[in-house]
Amino acid sequence: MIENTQFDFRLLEQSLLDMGAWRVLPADLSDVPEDIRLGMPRGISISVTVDLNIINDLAVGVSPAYVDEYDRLNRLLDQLADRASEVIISHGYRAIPLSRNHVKVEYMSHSTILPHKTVATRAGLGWIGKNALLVTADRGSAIRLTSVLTDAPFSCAEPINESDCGTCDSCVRNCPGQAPLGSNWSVNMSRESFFDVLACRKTCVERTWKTKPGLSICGLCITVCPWTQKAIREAGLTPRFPVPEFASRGDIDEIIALQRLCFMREAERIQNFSIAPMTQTSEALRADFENPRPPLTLLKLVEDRRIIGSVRGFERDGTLYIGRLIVHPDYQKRGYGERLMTAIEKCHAGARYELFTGEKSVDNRRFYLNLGYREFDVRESKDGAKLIC
Ligand code: B12
Ligand code: SF4
Ligand code: SF4
Repeated sequence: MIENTQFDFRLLEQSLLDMGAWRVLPADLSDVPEDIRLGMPRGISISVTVDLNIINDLAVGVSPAYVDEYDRLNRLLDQLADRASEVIISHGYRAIPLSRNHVKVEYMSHSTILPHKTVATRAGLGWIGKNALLVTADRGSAIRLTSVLTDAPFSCAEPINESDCGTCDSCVRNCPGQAPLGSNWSVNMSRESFFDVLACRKTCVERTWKTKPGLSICGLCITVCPWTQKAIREAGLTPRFPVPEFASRGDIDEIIALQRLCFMREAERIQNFSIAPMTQTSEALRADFENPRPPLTLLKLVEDRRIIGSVRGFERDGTLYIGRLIVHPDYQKRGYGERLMTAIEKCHAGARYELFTGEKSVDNRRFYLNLGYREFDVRESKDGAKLIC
């Protein structure tokens, strides 16, 4: 990719890879205004990878491990940029590392004069996603960046000027702050035309508050991006998003509406629309939820900022009675039912687990058998239907 006579880019690249860089790419900055690039014609985009285990766990929230990784990578990035500049200067060229102490962040507009992402697109590393982050085909957005400006002579890769997000809008649907607005980026678009930076910053602060007050990190849009998910799978990890959570009182109306939707097919099949899951009211579930004896464990699964799955259960005399496992029809066949079952079992580890399903619900019976449940009884419900326990 690089051909030069006076400056050996490959040697520099190798020394930075040895220090822990992921990609070291030359960038032609000629289409960036000259004052912004401080008169330097070229740049170097240096990236490091973020641990995919930690990125996968962002589905749960910002962890202390992510905060530590964030600090570690920031230090590494500064060292890499400083080292690259020293090497270039030692060859007689000019170099300015865009490490943290050389870059002023304008806190009103949340911007710098020359963002690392600009240098990275010029270096052909990736495109700006709807999440306003640099997205790469190999690691999604699970990378961090730094840059060096220089006049050292080396040839550069093709820049990337268009988004490759296509019709995907996973970050748009899942950002808790609704910061990505939905348009695809192209090179001359302002950040504000497709991204609400203040909404993002506010949500970042909220999501970091309990872990590290004062920091604003979040990164859920990194985790939900299919390019990152692909990297997570290729690393042999099981994607964690979406993660079952405890439901609260305010979720009950939504869970009851989802329950009716999910049991509609069963009601139609048996031509009985009075089955308990179809007639249960929010008030009845709220009463169960608030009744401390025995306490109800009510779990929910949230994707696209709405509840798309739920399960509940209560424990009595060492047995957890599990019921109303539901997954929105549009989200089925993704392993979400199993994820909810595993979660509720973990909430009551050590208990015996019991549930029932309709005798004619062949798919459900197969599903529970596959999870390790054994059929041990046939009972009759109030409306005469046969239930397998
Ligand atoms: C200010 C800032 C923030 C602000 C604003 C975020 C933003 N998107 O601008 C806040 C506090 C909200 C924030 C949050 C986060 N940040 Co931040 N942040 C920065 C910082 C310091 C400056 C960014 C900046 O100047 N923005 C100004 C706007 C105008 O530019 P931009 O959006 O960066 O990019 C535009 C240009 O690059 C332009 N462009 C692209 N190619 C070209 C080519 C040409 C010729 C031209 C003219 C323009 C152009 O297109 C983009 C969109 O318009 C950078 C570090 C740095 N020095 O670059 C990190 C940085 C962007 N943040 C980063 C990260 C990881 C995060 C968080 C995930 C927090 C975290 N660490 O967990 C969240 C994610 C938010 C999000 N979805 O964007 C990483 C991004 C890595 C990546 N894969 O892209 C960076 C690069 C830090 C780093 N060293 O790695 N951040
Ligand atoms: S960092 Fe969090 S708040 Fe900001 S865009 Fe990504 S998901 Fe939304
Ligand atoms: S989640 Fe989809 S839309 Fe968002 S950055 Fe990734 S590919 Fe683009």
